[in-house]
Amino acid sequence: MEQKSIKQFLVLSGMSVSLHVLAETELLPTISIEGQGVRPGQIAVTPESDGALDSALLLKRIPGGNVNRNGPLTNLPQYRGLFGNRIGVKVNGISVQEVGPNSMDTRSSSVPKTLVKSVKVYCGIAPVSAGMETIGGAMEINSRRSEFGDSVTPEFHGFVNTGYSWVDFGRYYGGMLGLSNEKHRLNAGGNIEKGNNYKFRGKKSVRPSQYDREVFSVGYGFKPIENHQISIDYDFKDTGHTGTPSLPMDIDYVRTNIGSIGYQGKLPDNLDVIFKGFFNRGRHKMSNHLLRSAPRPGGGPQRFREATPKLQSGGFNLHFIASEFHGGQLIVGADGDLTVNDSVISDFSNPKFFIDNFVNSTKDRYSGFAEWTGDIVKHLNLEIGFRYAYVHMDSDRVDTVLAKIRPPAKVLRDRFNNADRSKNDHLFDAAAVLRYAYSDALKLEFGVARKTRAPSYQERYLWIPLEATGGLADGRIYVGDPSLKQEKSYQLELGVDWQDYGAYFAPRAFYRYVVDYIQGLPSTDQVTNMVAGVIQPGGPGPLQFSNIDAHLWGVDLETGYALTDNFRVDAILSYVRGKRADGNKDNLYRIAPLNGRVSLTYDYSDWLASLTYVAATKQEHTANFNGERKTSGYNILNLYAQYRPSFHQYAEGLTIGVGVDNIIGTKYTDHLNGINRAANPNLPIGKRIPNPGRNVYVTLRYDW
Ligand SMILES: [Cu+2]
Repeated sequence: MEQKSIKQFLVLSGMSVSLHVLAETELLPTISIEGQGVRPGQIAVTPESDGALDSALLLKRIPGGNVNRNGPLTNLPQYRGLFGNRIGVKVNGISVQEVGPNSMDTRSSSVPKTLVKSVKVYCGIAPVSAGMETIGGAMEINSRRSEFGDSVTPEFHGFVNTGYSWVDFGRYYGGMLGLSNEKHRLNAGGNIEKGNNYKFRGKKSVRPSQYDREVFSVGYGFKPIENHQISIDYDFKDTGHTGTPSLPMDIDYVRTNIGSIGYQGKLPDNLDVIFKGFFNRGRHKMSNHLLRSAPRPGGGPQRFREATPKLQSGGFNLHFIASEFHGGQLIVGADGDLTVNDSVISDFSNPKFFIDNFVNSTKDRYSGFAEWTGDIVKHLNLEIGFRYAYVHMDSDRVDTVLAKIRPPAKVLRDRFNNADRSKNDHLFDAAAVLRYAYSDALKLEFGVARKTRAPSYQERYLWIPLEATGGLADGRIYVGDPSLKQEKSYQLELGVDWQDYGAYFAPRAFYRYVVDYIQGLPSTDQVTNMVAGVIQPGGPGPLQFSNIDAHLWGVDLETGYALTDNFRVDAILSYVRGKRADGNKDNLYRIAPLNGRVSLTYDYSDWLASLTYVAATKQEHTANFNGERKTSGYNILNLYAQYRPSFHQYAEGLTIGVGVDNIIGTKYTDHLNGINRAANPNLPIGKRIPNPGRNVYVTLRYDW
């Protein structure tokens, strides 16, 4: 019970803006019902009270959390300097996969903000139960679904919401209808969101940064007998013309279907079972001339390109939870998924042109784990887990029209087709976290972990130098290497959690050494370099994914104080450094500078208001290997006010929000934003993309 109070505390303090709004506290029981367990340092934030478009941006409110922005709906999750597929992301319990080889449809942006129930991030060391390949951490995004009622009488509940933001003429409309009694629950919902290019200063806008997305979801849950429930869910997402100015192309469409069937049961002897089986399919088209003008490489004629990637994926999770096992809780489970990615590049102005970017690039993962959490002596809690995963990867043979006219391209193709592309990795993860309750007010944490990651299909099977890099967005072209080794990370974690006298202070420090960290290094292969000269004439030369050693360290903290019954102040601070560790001096790519935020919140009866100061220092510790640019620091102010009337029973459930982000209208740039790739008279190509300028927004929501 002691632990629960800590978590509630963190859950609340994790929301730097709206602190004790009812909806957030209501989330807490849901979290434990879902079998996530009660774990200190697991922060949940809710999407209320934010003018930002995308749910992934909520990560910026978590100590150590951040996002790599490549487009309005293309935000890659980052935690303490590691990002993209180094972060395990589960959406509604499913480890979803991306259709786009450049992560245009990032997993952390996959649920519209208004349909998000919670975004959870494991602070510090993620437990092995959080998933496979959680080398950099793990997060979970859960959508709003209906819940079972208490009686036979069906109850109708749900919500509708809408919002408008001025900086991009952005608007959304969405909601969910639920019908449930004690045995059945049904829900259907959806969301439409649309916006124009956002302005970063005055009338100057980032082009193309428009977006257009529709999602639709239905779900049904059934309790055939007491203590057993079955659920069936289907989610459809259709992203239309949406800009990704940091990538060489924009989204024409991404259409994904996710279906799942789940079972949750309580067996005798305090044994719980959770099962989920799912499929995840997607089709995508992107283009370099739909929302921008096609480039003229080397000053030559315009070069038109489209790509049509495809995703087929599916898998399962089966977890057994014994809540009274040797004085603690034991989770034993098996997880698996199979994923196939394809992509072909074409040119509408030249029907003969094609490059097989990926052909049946397969990554299959089968894994088992065991994790025990309990008190080993009074006040001393241990969480210890082991996970093994077998990863099999393969790719079919590739071809391109270039092989007919360019001998070096033929060499690359034949070399890849004759290479041993079938690869197996055995991943061993282990994590142990000790938590010591020195007193009711002071808790200490010490953790160690080994976490691993097999290479991505891009890192292994990108056979011809291109920018299909899982969203690195550094403007460089890359080639893969099928013989890459898995990454192995060894990390240490120290945490302190103090709360007393209406105040809290929770700093954490970490150190991590990654053996065989995968990053690009200048290609030394003559043939690759000759082909790169055709693909990117006059460019800085291709990089090849390679194994190096790296280390990262840093501190992050959250703190706060209740000044009076109605006023409180909360703050978070994040600092991380990442360097190459194998004797070569270089910084790691896309690491945020020191950054933080402080919020002053006023909460009185139906009203809530907050003023937030957000700041980052300049980043000069940039990577040399890909010519990463430095970024200057910034300070901005955001204001938010919310009204939840309680004067009448029909008014209850209404939430009206008004806010201004970046009040002063400062032109500022997050270091983690990608660089501009699209011609724009207001923003040179190669410059880092600025954040939105002043944004006034209103949101309206009604729950019943
Ligand atoms: Cu794409």
